[in-house]
Amino acid sequence: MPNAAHVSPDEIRKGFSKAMSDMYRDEVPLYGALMELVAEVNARVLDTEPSLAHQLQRTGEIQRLDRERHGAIRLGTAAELATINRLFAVMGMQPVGYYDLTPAGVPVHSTAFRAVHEHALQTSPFRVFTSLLRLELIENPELRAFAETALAKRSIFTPGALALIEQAQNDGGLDAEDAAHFIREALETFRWHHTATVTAAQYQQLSDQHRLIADVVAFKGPHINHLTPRTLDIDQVQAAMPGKGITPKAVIEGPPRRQCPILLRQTSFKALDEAIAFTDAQGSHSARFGEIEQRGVALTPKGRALYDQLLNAARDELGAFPNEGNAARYTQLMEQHFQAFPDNHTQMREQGLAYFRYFVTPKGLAARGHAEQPRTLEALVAAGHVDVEPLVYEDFLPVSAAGIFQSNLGDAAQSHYAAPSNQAAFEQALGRQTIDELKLYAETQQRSMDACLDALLA
Ligand code: OOG
Ligand code: NI
Repeated sequence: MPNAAHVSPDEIRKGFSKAMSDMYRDEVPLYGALMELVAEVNARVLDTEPSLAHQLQRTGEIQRLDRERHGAIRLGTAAELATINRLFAVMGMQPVGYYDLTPAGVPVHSTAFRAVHEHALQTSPFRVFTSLLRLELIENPELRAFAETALAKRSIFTPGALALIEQAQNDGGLDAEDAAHFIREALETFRWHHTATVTAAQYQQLSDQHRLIADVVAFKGPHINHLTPRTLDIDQVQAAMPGKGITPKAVIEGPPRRQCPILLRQTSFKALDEAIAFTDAQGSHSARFGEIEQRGVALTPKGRALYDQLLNAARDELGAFPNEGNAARYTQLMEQHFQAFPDNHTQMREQGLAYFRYFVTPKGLAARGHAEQPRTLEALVAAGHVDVEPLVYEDFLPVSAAGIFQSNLGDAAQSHYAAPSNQAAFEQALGRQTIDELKLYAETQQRSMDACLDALLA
């Protein structure tokens, strides 16, 4: 049972996210430069767009903005996924969503570990996009057997981390000292290794099958491969990157630029090759990259269907994978197709395209108990007694994620897999079901509606 001496899982996650960021900054100097650029742009945007600043103040996002990060790891076995699920649970993170990337030529399926309640997200919105390699997609049976053997031999968690996971599960939590110890031990799983567990030739064979397979199988652990800050204006950061010696990918993934951002826009830049000692020779490997993202309103199933439809239409018309050569045309096609998506919050709300949060206004509080106080939520909104703000999207997008994977693996890594998606196998490996993200947004929206009615009409 949890007891008073236990640190809240949200505080452990906050501490872990900070420790991860410090480790990554030490390991990847460009990350520090990117963080500075994002902080500059965010400060400028808040200065020049008072209405956005007001909105973020209302929702509380302004306080979490500068510690908002997501990372990504790639795992090799079902057992690794099951244990990472238990490790993240100690920090109040649960698997949300199922993403199948095989249709896009990346042999993994994934989930995102994150906090699920708006209060917990407020303390720390740290998320980790976690992929599991689909070894069954390695066609060559000897190579598949080799990969399986190599993965079976490794242990990606420290004995200390395993013991503390067990203890947290049995006792219902960790006290402050154990929590600090847990953070140190858990961090080891995500560390970069300069040595590989295979020979240079074995690495090459794995890499020839797919660069991602080599990245998972040839190393001791699932190094964190990027850590992404949240910007309030991704186009400004993208434009300023070359001035800081950073070359971004040609195309920003996700929806086009809009007045009212929806879902998620992302861009990334390639990391340099890093020296690796194979068991028999020196060589190099590149896995770690940089990424930034801009988050917008979460869409309802209806809004998401419209997003997918417009994105697919633009891509079909482009007739190719977006790249440097067709980037300008892609942007133009996206803007053109997305004209069909209303670009103001009132219309999005009226048409049921997005989720929102409802907040009592001072005017509403002042009118409390008066005979003329409106009696329904819609009437309260119309009278200015309740304000409506967009509910931010906390998740990922499969087409965007595939684009990020591809641009960092190189176009040559594009493969074609006919395998069907397999959520059941993923969840079996995970040891539980993934949570439907749409349900979480609907619940947060409903809680905010109920709170307004309680405060004004109860
Ligand atoms: C994960 C790529 C996906 C995102 O933000 O969509 C991702 C990976 O490369 O392991 O991080
Ligand atoms: Ni990412």
